[in-house]
Amino acid sequence: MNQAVSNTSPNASPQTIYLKDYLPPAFLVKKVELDFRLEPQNTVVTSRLYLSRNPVYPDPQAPLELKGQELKLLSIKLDDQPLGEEGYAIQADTLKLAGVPDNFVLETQVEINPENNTALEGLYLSSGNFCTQCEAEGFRRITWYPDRPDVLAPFTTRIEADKTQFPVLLSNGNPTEKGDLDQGRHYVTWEDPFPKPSYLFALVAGDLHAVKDTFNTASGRQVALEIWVEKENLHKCDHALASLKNAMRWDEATYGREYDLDIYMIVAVNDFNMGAMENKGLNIFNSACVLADPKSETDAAFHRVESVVAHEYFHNWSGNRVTCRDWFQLSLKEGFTVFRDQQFSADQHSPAVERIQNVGLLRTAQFAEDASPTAHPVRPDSYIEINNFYTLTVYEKGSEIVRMLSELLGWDAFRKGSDLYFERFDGQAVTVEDFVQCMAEVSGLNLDQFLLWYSQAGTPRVTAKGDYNAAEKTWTLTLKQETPPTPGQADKQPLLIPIKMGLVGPGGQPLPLEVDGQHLGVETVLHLKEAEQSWTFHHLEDEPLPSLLRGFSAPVKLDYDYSRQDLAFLLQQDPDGFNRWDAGQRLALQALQELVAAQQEGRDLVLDAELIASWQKLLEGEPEDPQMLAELLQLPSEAYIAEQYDQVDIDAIHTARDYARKTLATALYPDLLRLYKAFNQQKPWSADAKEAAARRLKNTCLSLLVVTDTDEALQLAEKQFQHADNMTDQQAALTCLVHAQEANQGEAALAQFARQWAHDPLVMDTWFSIQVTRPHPDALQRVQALLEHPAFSMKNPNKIRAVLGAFAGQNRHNFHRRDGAGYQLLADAVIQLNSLNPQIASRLVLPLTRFQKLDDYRKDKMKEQLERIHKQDLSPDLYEMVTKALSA
Ligand code: B3K
Ligand code: ZN
Repeated sequence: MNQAVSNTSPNASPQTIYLKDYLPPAFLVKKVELDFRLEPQNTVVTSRLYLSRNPVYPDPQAPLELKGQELKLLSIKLDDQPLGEEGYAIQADTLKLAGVPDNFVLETQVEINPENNTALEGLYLSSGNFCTQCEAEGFRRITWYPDRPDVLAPFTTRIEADKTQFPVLLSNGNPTEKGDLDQGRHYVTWEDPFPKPSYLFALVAGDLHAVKDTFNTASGRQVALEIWVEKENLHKCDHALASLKNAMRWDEATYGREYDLDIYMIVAVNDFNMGAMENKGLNIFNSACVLADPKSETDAAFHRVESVVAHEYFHNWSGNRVTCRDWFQLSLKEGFTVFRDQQFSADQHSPAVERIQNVGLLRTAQFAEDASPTAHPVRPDSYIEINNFYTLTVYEKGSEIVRMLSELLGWDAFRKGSDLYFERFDGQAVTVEDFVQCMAEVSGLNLDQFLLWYSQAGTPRVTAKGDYNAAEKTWTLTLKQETPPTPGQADKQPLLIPIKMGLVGPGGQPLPLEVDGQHLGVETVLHLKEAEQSWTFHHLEDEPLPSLLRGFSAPVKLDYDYSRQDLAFLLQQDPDGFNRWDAGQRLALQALQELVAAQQEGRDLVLDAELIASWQKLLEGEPEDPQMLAELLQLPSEAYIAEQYDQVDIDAIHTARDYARKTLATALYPDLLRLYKAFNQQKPWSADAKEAAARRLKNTCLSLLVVTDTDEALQLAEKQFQHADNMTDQQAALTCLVHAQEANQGEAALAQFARQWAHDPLVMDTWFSIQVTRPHPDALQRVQALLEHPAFSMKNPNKIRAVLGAFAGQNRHNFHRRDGAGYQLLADAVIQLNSLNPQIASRLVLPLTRFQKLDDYRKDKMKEQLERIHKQDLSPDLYEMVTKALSA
């Protein structure tokens, strides 16, 4: 009997892992048998691993090495022979067995404490139910194992627990046996025939209830679908279930991918570090990404549920059937799966609006990451803590890379490449090269240069210039590309960048494109490969207006010297929906930057008349596409405005945007009011896309109307708040009241809302966020007060995101208060979370690592807080982020 508890504590000197050091595993696992005796404080896990030497491993004498964390080892047996302490060695998180046979069975028994597990990694309790999170390296907190994605094995899992407390016992695969035991206990055995890496293991046990349905696959198999939730949430499952069925059908039709097991389960838990997890046959979801009811969830939440359900489902092929060789390849599954879920959403809704929203996130948050001390390639070269690399770069930029491949190849060839990839690598753990190679093979394209997108960090800047030759009737486009240096990568190579484009004539008509005698239709994809390259378009009677980077065909910053008139014209006329919106954003940015400059130079603020006139035009008559109009009526966020500068003037940006919104709202008041009334149909809620679009436009108008502070507008908001039959309208109205200058009605509405929704933790998250994002100067005090609120908990990631995440991310000028109190507040929370939940701490610290563009005063204040965090005994997660930031 051995009582050793494997390495746990934060932090024995953190080790850096390098991609270049990759070696295949020394041992393979042919089969895993797990047995869980579940108890909140002392669960006993017995594991039998059927091991064999990997013939391709270079050293045929290599010892077996297993990973483990926070495990109390009770016993260890090799081929059923107990091993004494001399038979193995445990150092930090590694258990080593030397001189083992080529084939053997290793049995270990360990004790773990799920109740104490506040990191929410491994096996833990959420609202009294057992659940697991194993990606990336959580399985080692459950049992000793070669916990790496290139070790795949079939799992058999027997779960035993108290029957009254834990009537439902779930794991991956199909249930094969169940029965009652003595002392009120019971058990269920699950078998997963598909070999999988340990990160896809899952277990759930608790007092849960299911909404059930079935799905018939294209080949005629019937799959049982089950969504498991706490009883009070049973009425919130319909939308997730419908989304799942849509996603299953879509993947069959679009990618020819069918589901493989007989059962597909989703479980909702309240305490979860991220959105959801694609465990084989048993997805575990943050309740915020699965529960949806119109009374308590907004249209945006419905959309999120649909897309996350689809994303996790799509992983069954892109991630589970074909997985990653090592964690450096994370984007192989995440980038591809994000691309697939974006395609799915585009097919369910408006493709242009979907694209606008995805690009909005990429351009504000991913571009900022790419310009920060934590910038990294889509496939990083090294890491200390892999959980730090579940980033916008790996996910969103990774998805853009796959999208570019689909643009370069065209859909038919791309689909062939995807088929080849799934067929060739089914059941294997592979690399980014394997994926790109399939795309090269089916298309005949040379994608060697393209691979640089995976290894080169930073956002490329493409500068475009047009030159019209009236005598020759030609127009020459010259594109230059440059990628700025990022930490550890000073020199950058030119990339292969697909630039989708068209030319617009004076009447808005698309012009035929002719280059080198080739007729390219009215839209083409230019392949920019060199640092500088030109194309000459022929037979152009008048100087054309270029519409470049349509649909945002590459994740780059594109500069072209458009005049305000050009932008106003493109905003109305560009045949590409995305580029219409983008022209509007460029026009607004010019106006906002002018307001920032005016403040810095002590001039009066005057909003560009071209912008006001353009918006006026958008509002004329009956809107053709209300959802698109709602997008066009959004000014660039403060974060995106900040992206345009090398040195950011926080307060001037806030004032500029605020002033622009007020001026626009005042100038356009009658039209906004007319539209609000036209779209505020007093009909009962419906999920219909048209109705959702009407709600979005109406609420966009309302939020503009209330910034004018008229009694009329505030009364409209108050009325909507009191009479709304759905959360979209209720929340929009509440936000208007709380964010308005006059706060009186806001306080009463908040109190009423809290009374109405105190029982629903997801709605209370909204209640928190609305308050901490108030633009008022007392926002910070509000945050401090809410941290003490009984509904707030530092142990619940959703609450941390709702209060601290929303404040730091969406209330920029208050977070960046000059006295540094915002930074201090965040640092206090980070320090507290360092020991409670390292993953969440490491996310929360991010805003404190973004000081590069701040003024020196704020920069110092921020660094002071980082230094303070650095002095703590840090988890590897925080250690990596904070040291990177401080050494930038
Ligand atoms: N694969 C998971 C994310 C796991 C995060 C681990 N820190 C969810 C997803 O991307 O689908
Ligand atoms: Zn994913």
